[in-house]
Amino acid sequence: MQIMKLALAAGLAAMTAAPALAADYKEEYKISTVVPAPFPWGIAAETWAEMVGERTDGRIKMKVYPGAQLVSGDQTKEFTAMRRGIIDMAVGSTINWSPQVKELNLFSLPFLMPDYAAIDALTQGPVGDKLFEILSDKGVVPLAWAENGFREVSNSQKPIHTPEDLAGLKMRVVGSPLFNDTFTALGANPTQMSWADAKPALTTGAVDGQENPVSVFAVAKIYEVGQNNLTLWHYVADPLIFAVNQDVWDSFTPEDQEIVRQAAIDAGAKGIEIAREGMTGNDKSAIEAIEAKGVDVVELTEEERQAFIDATRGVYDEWKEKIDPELVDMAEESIANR
Ligand code: X2X
Repeated sequence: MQIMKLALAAGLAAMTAAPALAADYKEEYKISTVVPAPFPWGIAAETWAEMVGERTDGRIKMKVYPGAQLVSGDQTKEFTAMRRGIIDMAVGSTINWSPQVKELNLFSLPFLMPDYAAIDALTQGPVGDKLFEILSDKGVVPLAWAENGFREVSNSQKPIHTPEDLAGLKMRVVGSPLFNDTFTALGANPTQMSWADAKPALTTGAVDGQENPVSVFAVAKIYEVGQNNLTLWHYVADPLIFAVNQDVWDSFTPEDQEIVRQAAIDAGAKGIEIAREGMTGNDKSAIEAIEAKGVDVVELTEEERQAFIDATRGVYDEWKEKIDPELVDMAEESIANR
C-alpha cells in the first residue's frame, strides 16, 4: 500500500511537471529568414530549430519560414514584425534590421572590417554586448550571432578595379540609405529593392549589378543571370542575429530559455563555419567554384582597395555621426586590438 502510494505520488509529480508547462506553448514557433538552406544562413536557422527540438524533447517546435514570407517578402519589416509578435523569432541580417535599429548600420560602414577577425572582434566583444543591450531595450531577446558574410560586388558590364569602373552602373542594394550613400559616392546609381525582386531585376537587366556574399552569389546562381564580373572588395559584412520576441521568450520556462539560447549559440557557430568555408587561406574552393562557372573574379590589390576606402571616407564619417560616434570608436578600438 505504502509503495503504491509512493508510486502514485511519483507518477503524479511526473505528469504535472513537464506537460503542464508545455501546454502553454504554441504548436509551432515561426522563425523568419530571408534565404533557406542550403545558404549558410538557412542552415544556421534550420540547425537552431533542430537542436531546440531535440534538446527539449519536442516541447518547443520551431519552423523556418524563408523568403521573408512572414512579412510578405519585405525583409526590412522583419524586425518590427518580430517586436510586435507577428513573428516569433528570426535569424536576421543586421542590414535588414538597420532601418529600425540604426546602430546596426555599424557593420555597413564601408571598409570598417578588414578581415574575419575584425567581424569576430565586434560581435564577440563589447560592441556585440552593447548591440544586444540596444536590441533588448526594443522588445526582442537577442541570443547569438551567425554570418551572412563579406559582401562582394558583381555586375554584368565589366571587371571592377577602381571606383571609376562603377560609374553609372545601376546597382541593387537593400536595407539602409547608407548603401545609397556609399554607391552614390562611388559614382554608381543605387536602387533599393528586396531580395525577392533582386534576381528578376538582374535577369531583365533593370539593374547592372548587386552586392552579396560569395555564398549567396553561388547558391542563388547569380552568375546565371549575366553577372559574370565579381570583385572581392570586402567592403562590408552582415552578421546574422538570432532573436526571439519578448513575450514568446517570457512564456518559456527558465530551463527551456537556456536550451533555446545555447542552441542559438551552437547553431551560430556552425553557421559561421559554413559561411567561411572555401573563402580563406589555402582553401579558396568557394571562389574557384564561381570562376569555374565563367565568372571573372577580381581580387583587389591593397592599392586598389585603398582607392575605394578614400572614395567612401566621407560617407563613413557622416554615418559614424548618425550611428553613434562612441559605438563606432569602440568598434575601431576592438578592431585595432584584434
Ligand atoms: O537581400 C540581400 O541582399 C540579402 C539576402 O543578403 C539580405 O537579406 C541582406
